[in-house]
Amino acid sequence: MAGKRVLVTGAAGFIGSHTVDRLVADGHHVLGVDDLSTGTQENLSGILEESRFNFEKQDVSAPGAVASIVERYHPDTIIHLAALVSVPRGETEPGLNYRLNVQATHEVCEAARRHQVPRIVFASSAAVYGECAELPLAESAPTIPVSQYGYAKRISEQLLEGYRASYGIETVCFRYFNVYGPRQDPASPYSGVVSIFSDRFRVGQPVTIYGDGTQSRDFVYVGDVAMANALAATSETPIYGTFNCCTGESTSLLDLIAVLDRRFPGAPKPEHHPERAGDIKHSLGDPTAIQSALKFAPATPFAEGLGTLLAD
Ligand code: UD2
Repeated sequence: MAGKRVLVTGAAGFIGSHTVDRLVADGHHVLGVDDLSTGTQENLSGILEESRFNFEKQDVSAPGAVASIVERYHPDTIIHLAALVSVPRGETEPGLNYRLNVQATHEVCEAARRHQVPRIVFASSAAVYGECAELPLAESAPTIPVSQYGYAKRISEQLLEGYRASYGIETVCFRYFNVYGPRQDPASPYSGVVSIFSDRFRVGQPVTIYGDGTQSRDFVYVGDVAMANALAATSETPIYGTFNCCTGESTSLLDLIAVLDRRFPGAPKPEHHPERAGDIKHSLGDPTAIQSALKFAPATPFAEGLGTLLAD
C-alpha cells in the first residue's frame, strides 16, 4: 500500500502528536498544523527530523487558512483534531468555543469541498451524550449535551454529516471517551484524572478525590485513539459515520488508586473533597460499531496503558 498524504490539525496536541507518530511509523506522509496555543513543539520532538513529516504553525479557524494549506498540500484525508479542549473555558468564553470548535470545522469542511479532499476524520467527544443515563452508551443514544463544548462537538458532527450528504465527502466522527497516556499535561487544571493522579503519586503528594471514588469512566489509551485515527484516515475501503472511541471497560477512581498504590507503596493517603459540581457518576461506551467498521477497537488494558504512562 502506497503511503497516503494526511493533513492533521492540532498536530502538536496530546492526541494529535500520537496520531502523527502512528501515521509516520506506518509509512504515510503527514503535514501537521497547529497554532501552538495548547499544543507544544516538544510533543513533536521525536518526529521533527522525519522527512515524511512537515509542520506549519497556523490557526485553522482563520478564514481560508486551511483551504490555502489544502490547495498546496493535496491531502488524501484531513484529520481535524484542533479544538478548544477546555470545557470550563467553553462556558466562560462561548465565542471562543464557537470559533475553535464550530467555525474551524466549517473551515475544514469547506477546504475539503473546494479542493476535493475525499475524507475527513473528526475528533468528537462523549460530551455529546451529556445527561444520557443508559449505559453503556451506543451511538444511537440521545445526545443531550450539558456544555457549550458538548453542543459545539455535536454541531460539528452535524456539519460534517451535511458535507457527506451534499458533497459525498466521507466523514468519520469519533466520540472519544476519557483519553489518557503520555503527553497529557498534568499541570493543567483541566487535565484528566489519570494524568493528575499519576503525577501526584510519582512525586509523593496526596491526590484529591471528589466524592467517594466510586465514580467510573471508560479510559481509552491514547495509542489506541491514534491507531483508530490512522486506520480511519488511511483505510482503502470507504468509511463514514459516527463511532464511539472507547473500550467498553469501566474503571473507578478507587481501581485507579489501587493500581497506583501497588506501584508506589507508602504513598500518602488520598484526600476526600465533596463531589465536583456538574460531575457525572458513571460513563461507559459501547465499542461495537467502531470494532465492526475498523476491525479495531481500543483494547489496551488499563493497567498496561497506565504502566506505559508511568514509565514515560
Ligand atoms: C471529561 C472531560 C471534560 C468533559 C466531560 C464530559 C477531561 C479531562 N475532562 O470529564 O472536559 O468533556 O468528560 O463528560 O477529559 N477527579 C478527582 N480528582 C481530580 C480530578 C478528577 O476526583 O484531581 C474526578 C472527577 O471529579 C470525576 C473523575 O475524576 O469524577 C473524572 O474526572 P476527569 O476530569 O478526568 O473526567 P470527566 O469524565 O469528569
